Amino acid sequence: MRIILIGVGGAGCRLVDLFYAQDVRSPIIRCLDGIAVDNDADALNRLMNLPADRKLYFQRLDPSNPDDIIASITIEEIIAKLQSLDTGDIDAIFICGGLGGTMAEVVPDLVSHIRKAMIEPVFGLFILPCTREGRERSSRAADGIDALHAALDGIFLFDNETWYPRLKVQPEPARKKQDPLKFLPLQKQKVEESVKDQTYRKINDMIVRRVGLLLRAGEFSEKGGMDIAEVVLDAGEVLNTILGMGFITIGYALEPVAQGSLEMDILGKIRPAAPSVEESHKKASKVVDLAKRAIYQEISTPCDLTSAEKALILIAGPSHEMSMKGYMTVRKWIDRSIRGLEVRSGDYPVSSSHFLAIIIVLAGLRNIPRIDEIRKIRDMSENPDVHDPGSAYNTGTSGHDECVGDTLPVIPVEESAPAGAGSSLTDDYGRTGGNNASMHEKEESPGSVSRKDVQTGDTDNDDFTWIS
Ligand SMILES: Nc1nc2c(ncn2[C@@H]2O[C@H](COP(=O)(O)OP(=O)(O)OP(=O)(O)O)[C@@H](O)[C@H]2O)c(=O)[nH]1
Ligand SMILES: [Mg+2]
Repeated sequence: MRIILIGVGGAGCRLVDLFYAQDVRSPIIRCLDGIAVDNDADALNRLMNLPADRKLYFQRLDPSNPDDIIASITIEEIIAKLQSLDTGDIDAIFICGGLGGTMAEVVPDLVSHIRKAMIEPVFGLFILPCTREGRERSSRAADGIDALHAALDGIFLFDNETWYPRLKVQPEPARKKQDPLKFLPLQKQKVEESVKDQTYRKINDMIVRRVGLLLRAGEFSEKGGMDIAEVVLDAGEVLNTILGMGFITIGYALEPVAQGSLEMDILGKIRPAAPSVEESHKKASKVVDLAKRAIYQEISTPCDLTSAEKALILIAGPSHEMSMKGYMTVRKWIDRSIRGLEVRSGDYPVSSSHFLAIIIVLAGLRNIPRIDEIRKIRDMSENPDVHDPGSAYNTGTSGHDECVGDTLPVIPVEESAPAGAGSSLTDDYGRTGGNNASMHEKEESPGSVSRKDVQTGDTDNDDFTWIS
């Protein structure tokens, strides 16, 4: 899938910068371009990867008046830049930003201009603020959610409240006080990054990793270097899942594959032998476990699985690790659990990868507890007499508090375990092709996704490159 990204404000620009870096690093596939739009010159200057001509700086006309944001942005300049980057074969435009910040307010206006000038669908990739950042942030985020839901063709949501405590870096122990007379040479002075910035970097990395993998799935290289997928999920399939679907979340989990299995794969080709029953069983269970983790523990924003209208499942990694039985079990589970009828699925074989990963996209979600929570906070700010259920972890101050939440309230997790995995075993080495967008008859089955504060899947360790 080929896209143009527009980053607005601090969070959005940092995300686009990371996406750009990931794309440039990939020697095989280039699938995106992007621009960063901000009224903060320092923040733009700190972006290390985007070329200077991709950074659009709009100075605040009156810093003492925060309402001047829209007036100070020349949208025509952004549109002209976008058109100059449009190569004619892009599939969509993605706007990235942080809800609760001031720059997100520009987005509805920007989207209506883009729609007049370009034909591609416009999606959003937005971050929900932590509750601890204060009521003002949450209230602004709630207004932003409502405005963006109406303006965009779909919004991917990532929740800082869920991810910040999980990925929070430990502050370094205080260093011994240095002799103030001993100055380091200027080039040796390292700019100290705050805990908040380092944690944001980890969250951004997590976001870019999973969305980047989804974008690349259907692309192939003329230079070669990739295996052929059994069931290709091309840009059309991804778009059909997310277009007009409102709120969207992405679950993602991965696991290292056993060392040496690459060599075993080559040996297996020379001396083919049927895999043992235990081996097939283990591989199927691994795929199912990964899917459960992706939905229950590693989802971008906790949500109710049963309230999804559409879903998309992508399994990626070395093809000898992809169990068809596991894959079909997961597909059936998701198919039965969501309220809608459309489940798409595909594979992305990368023989050089040392990881097996699964991505599950849930679109058209009606029930996302964090959105209700944020809207409630706004309603309470407007009507302070109402009891505040979030007051236990609300500092009450506005704006720029450091996120420090380590103790998230745990919503009990109701896992509707996928049926079939680990039960009777069937042939695991015949891959079926089939229609990647087939729709199945639905059966009733309860399932829900909740926020869990269990620390799983050390995301620090998933530093693999899918395409190398
Ligand atoms: N995950 C993540 N979240 C961020 C990051 N930066 C900011 N946020 C979140 O996004 C919200 C909006 O912040 P910004 O994007 O910096 O806001 P802005 O649009 O630049 O507006 P200002 O507040 O006026 O600077 C914050 O309240 C944070 O919750 C980041 O780099 N990563
Ligand atoms: Mg800013």
